[in-house]
Amino acid sequence: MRLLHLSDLHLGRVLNGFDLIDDQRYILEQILDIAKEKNVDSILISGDIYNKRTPTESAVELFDKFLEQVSEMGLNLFAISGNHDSDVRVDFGSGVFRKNKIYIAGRYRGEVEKVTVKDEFGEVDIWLMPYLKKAAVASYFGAEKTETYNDVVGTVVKSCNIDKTRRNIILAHQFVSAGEKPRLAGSELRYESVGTLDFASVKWFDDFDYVALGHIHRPQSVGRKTVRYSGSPLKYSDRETDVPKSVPVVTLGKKGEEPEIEKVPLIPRRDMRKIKGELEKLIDEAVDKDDYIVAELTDKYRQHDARARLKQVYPNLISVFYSENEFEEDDAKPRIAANTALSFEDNVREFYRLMTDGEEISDEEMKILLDIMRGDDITE
Ligand SMILES: [Mn+2]
Repeated sequence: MRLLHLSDLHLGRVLNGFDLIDDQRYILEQILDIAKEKNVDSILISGDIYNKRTPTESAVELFDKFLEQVSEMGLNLFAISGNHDSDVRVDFGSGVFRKNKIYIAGRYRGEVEKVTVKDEFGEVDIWLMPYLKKAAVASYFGAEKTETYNDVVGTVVKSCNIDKTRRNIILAHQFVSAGEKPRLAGSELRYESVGTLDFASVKWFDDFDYVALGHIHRPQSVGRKTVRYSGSPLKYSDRETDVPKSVPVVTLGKKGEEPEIEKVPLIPRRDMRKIKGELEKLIDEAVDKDDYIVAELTDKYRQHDARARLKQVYPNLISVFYSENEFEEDDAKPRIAANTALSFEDNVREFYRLMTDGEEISDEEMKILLDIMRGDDITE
């Protein structure tokens, strides 16, 4: 069977004021074209379907349409929630959808759901492990088995109790590492300097034939070729200009045969790229003007109206900065680093004041942030 592996769609994402929904629609169409062209049987989505827990109407509409198209093509679809998704909302309709071969696991309920499908070599078990929150896992397995992030993931993966004589595939939305820190793309982390980043060992996944990971936006394998982050289908931050996007198409053969993986490049409707040089030169030599542009100015002196002038040629200008002194032209967004001497809560309060000209964060908002924080969830 042949699988197309996706993750981190972040439908509804708005980047520096630019609504990316049309770019997302475009890339999903391209993905379906790839699925057709490569004769794919199943699409996997390893979490972060939406950009937030309360997705925009246009994001829901887009995903709805996508499911309809997948279903019309006769494909299987397997999806799990990510840390950005509301597990409950992602679960909506899932009981009904499965009649159309659309299998979605939003909420973790103490067991990892298994779906068995058939191909010419027999049966394949596909495990849908939704994004795991420590508290949810602890309520089923107790505090001892869920002390660290690695324990949480390991405990749940082990509980699958897979039949090793069969072919097994798992979808997961977690940080998984083979020892060294994975290379991030840039849009995963919002509060990099707050808290520590934890990783689960790739060892837990040793007996799976393919591990379809989501959470890290830069495409990469972890430890072996068949444990893989597909990466997000689009660049989702101005730090990702150098991260080309692709989708892995995985051909699963007989048990014991290493699956073949082809990385098919994704070509966005508008690329996000960095340009570097003196302002006048950048304006004179402008090409592909619809692209999302991150401009690095090498002028020695601050240029009058640099941002507005660049925006005239590049309407989708994302950010401007000077390389000499790292001076941010966009002074509405000062560079901020967390003060490690303060608690998370105090850092958040301070940050909120800075961003709102001195307003105080509400208790309700603070509670949401703390909940996220406690769920080991400090990432995008
Ligand atoms: Mn993500």
